[in-house]
Amino acid sequence: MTRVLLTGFAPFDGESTNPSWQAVRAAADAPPPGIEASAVELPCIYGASIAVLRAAIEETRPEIVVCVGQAGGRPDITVERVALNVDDARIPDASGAGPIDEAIVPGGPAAYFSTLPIKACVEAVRAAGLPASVSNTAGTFVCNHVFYGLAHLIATELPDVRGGFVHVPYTPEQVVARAEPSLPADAAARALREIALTAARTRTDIRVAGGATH
Ligand code: PCA
Repeated sequence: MTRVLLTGFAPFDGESTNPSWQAVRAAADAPPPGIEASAVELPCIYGASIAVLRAAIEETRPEIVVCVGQAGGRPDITVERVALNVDDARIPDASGAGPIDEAIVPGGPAAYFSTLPIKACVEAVRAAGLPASVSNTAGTFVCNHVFYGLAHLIATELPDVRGGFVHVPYTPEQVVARAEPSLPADAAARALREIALTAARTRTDIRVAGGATH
C-alpha cells in the first residue's frame, strides 16, 4: 500500500463550494487499489494553510502528497510544474490578508519543481478520458503558497516524500450563470485517483512534450 495525502481547499472568493475539496474527498473515499488515501481540507489563508498541511503530514505520514485547488476559468485538470517563492494576492485571503510581493520563505530558493511525475500524470488523466495538461504557473495566491510550503518541507525535512499540486476547474454548478469552462467534481475525483496511482507507480517521469509558448 502507498500512503497518499490529498488536500483540498475551503471555498473562497464568494463561492459556496470548492471543487478541490469535493474531488479530494470523493477520491479519498474510494481510492484506487494499492492506495491508502487521507483527505484534509486546508483554509484559504496564507500561513495557516501551510500549518494545517504540516500537521496533516505529521499525522498521516504520507509517501506522496497531492495538494489540490480550484483554478476558476481553466478548462482542464492542470498538473503544476513549479512553485514560486512569492505571495502576491489579487484578492484578500479568508482572513483578510493580502500580501504583496512577500517571500514565502525569506532566503529560500526562488522556486521548486514538483517532485511528482507531472507528464506521466497528465498522460494518465487523458488516458482515462479526461482533459489535462501541464501548467507552468500555480499563480501567486494561496495555492502557490501551499505548493511552495510543501516543496520546501520536502526539500528540507522530508527527503523520502514526493509531492506536488493539481488545479481543477470550476464545477458546472458554479458556472450556471456565467460563461466559464467546468468539470464535474466526480470527474475531477477520477483524475485525482489516476494521479495518485501514477505517482505511486512512476519514479522517473516520462519524456513527452508538455511545454507552452506563453
Ligand atoms: N484556489 C486558490 C486558493 C484556494 C483554491 O482552491 C488558488 O489557486 O490560489
